[in-house]
Amino acid sequence: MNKPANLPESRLSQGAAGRAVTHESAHLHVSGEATYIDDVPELQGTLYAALGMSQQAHARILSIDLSEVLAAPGVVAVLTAADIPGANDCGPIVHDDPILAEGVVQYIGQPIFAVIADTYHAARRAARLGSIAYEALPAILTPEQAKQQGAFLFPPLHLRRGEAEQAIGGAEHRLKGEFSIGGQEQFYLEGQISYAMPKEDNGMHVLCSTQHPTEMQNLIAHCLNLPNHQVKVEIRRMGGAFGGKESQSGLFACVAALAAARLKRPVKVRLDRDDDMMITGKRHCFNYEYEAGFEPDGLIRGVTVEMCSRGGFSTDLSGPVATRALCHFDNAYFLSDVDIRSMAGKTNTQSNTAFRGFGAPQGAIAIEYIIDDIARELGLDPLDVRKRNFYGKLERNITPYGMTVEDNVIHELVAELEQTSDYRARRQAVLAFNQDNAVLKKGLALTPLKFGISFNVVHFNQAGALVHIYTDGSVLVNHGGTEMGQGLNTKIAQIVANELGIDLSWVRSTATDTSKVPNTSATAASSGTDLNGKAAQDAARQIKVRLSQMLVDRYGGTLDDVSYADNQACLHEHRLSWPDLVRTAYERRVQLWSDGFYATPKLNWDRETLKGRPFFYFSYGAAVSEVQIDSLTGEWKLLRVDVLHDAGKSINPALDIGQVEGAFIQAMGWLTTEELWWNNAGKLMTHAPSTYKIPAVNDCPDDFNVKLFNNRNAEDTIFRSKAVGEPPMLLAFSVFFALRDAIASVAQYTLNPPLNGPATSERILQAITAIRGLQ
Ligand code: MTE
Ligand code: LUZ
Ligand code: MOS
Repeated sequence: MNKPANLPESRLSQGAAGRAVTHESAHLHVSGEATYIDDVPELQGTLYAALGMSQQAHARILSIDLSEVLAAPGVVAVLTAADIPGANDCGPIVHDDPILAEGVVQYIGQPIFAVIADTYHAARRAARLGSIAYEALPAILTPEQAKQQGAFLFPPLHLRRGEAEQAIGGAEHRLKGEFSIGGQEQFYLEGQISYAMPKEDNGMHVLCSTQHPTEMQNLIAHCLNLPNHQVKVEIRRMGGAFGGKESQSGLFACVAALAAARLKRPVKVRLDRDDDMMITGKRHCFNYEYEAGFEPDGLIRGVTVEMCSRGGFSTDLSGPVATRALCHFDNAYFLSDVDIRSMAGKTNTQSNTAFRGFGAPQGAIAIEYIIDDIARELGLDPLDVRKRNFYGKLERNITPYGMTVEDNVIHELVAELEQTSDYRARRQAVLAFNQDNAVLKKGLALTPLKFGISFNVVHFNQAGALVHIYTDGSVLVNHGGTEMGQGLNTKIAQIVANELGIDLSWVRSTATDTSKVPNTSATAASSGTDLNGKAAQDAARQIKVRLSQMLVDRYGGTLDDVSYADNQACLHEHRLSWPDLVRTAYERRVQLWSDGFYATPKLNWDRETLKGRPFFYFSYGAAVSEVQIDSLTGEWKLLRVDVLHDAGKSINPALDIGQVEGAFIQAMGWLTTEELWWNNAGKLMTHAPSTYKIPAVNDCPDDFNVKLFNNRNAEDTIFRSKAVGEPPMLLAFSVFFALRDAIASVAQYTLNPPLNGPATSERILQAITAIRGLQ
């Protein structure tokens, strides 16, 4: 094998697509050598910005006195909305998101001014000295209040098929209820950060921890009144993002760029954790009201649901989130007669945004809750009610929004998991345990998932890439996607290596850069590999065609006769090693680099009627969780988890299993311990890890069995793989419903426990108390 110089042996020969290769930066992550933005050596003269924030949830700004701020030690400048030369706006879709508040403030934490100082701490200290006079305005603090007052961020979405009310009325059984599920802080380990460096002739170079460099470029250009070609945004990697850096990195990128342009000096904005949590939006919490009609065997005849989220003060991505919630209410179930309303309340709180799953977990948990209710009402095992309602393969296979489910594997997948997890025997064991134990109670649940893949805004489903082959045979790939820990760059390198028939060690992915691949979409909707992988493959294929033509010109035959494998190109009996091939091509003046492009086929979506094919395909999965609760304290433990998840024909099983495990634990945190709490004035009081509890190592189950389902994508995706970033979030429903099952045992499974998310120990105890009282 030919190996490029200076590569450690351990990174060689790991093969290309389909193999469990380690993350391209793993050795840097573990040694601390991976460069995040705050690790980049600072330029001489760098200044630091901190933000002065609103102390009122909703108020008119009467006056702003910043004299003390300006007089504070180390302060170089203070900027307000009046200092923005272009648009005071960082809204991704609707332009209702000021960079710095102007005239009114709309939540506690909203940035009003930026202090620029010569040290990070000087800026932060001075930011507290602003004196702002307010005239209080009425504030809406909860989605319930917003709904009551008809304060919505956009007209409520309404999707209807068949005659839900009639079907409910005609069914043998009926039930009705309401519940709520909380929001969630993204809690990326690397907080929001941007480092802006002014360049000659009004240029601006910004290092920004963002999932969406192109959006950052657009926003910076707008606020500085510059054409896009003057602004370059770059990101090598993020220390986590989880949707929180899809749109909401914008405010900080704009502040850094504004200050840098104004002062002609490099400016860094790095948020402190508390400020980050006070300023930025989170996952939308949802309230649900529902009604269902069903038959004695659990078959759902009709269902209506109204879902209202906490949108926050501005639109941000609440519209697409509400749409995705609406398109995931069905989860894995065929609902013949259904009426779904999805809306976002305008509240005087942080503007909620993307968070892994993007509304799908919030939509799907509603039908799971309803099915859980139905099962208990009928005295059936919830798994049997779930199976009774699964989408069929050839009939009962059209979603409420009119898309045919063509790739359904939920029956096989759940059957396999039911068997490998020993579900039925463990159900019996749990029942027996609960009969024998008065205080400790066990619960068990198996929940399925189906998740639609593609941005539900059709034109976002495109991507570009550049592949460069240098004369020594080494390959550099650049694409529009961003690396946030998910392993995108590893997969893209594998794809290019696989396509060129060379070892992975020949290929390297580089930082995302708006001056290389332009007009990119956010790395979001789990589609990073699907989109950028296909674009990179397209680029590699174009180069291969040129190389093949060169060989055909020399040796005869057709392009199809040329093959690329094992670091060689073969045409009949002729073999050229990769370096020889590349050198020959260069000498013959064959272009050794190419761009590539991809647009997802088959998509159509009518935003008015909410009908069409918003998704290219679906991913599937299921999980079984077993918990034990202490019915006197509400404390609980996750005893065992079994997961079977569909990643299609996995490009990298190690990374995919990592994504499944990570999503499971992250969603378990959402549903159990992570509680956002605002006081009566609308101030978020849980703005640090001291009061906001994310899962830790000890919260992982000792017995955690995660397997990938043996499958290949029915659609022509990159090497028949499936997106894996977000779908496994829904697997943690099994924890929530196992807890509800354990609680229900206290009343011999005759009552539906009123359990809201997050199911904290306190809430578990409340639910137990409630059903004990009803018995
Ligand atoms: N994994 C890590 N380690 N860190 C992250 O920030 N974000 C998730 C998911 N997995 C995230 C992650 C989210 S919200 C999405 S949309 C996808 O990764 C995006 O990357 P992909 O499209 O390449 O899967
Ligand atoms: N739609 C979607 C979106 O399905 N996922 C996303 O992350 C997204 N982001 C912005 C706009 N639409
Ligand atoms: Mo992920 S919520 O689509 O960034």
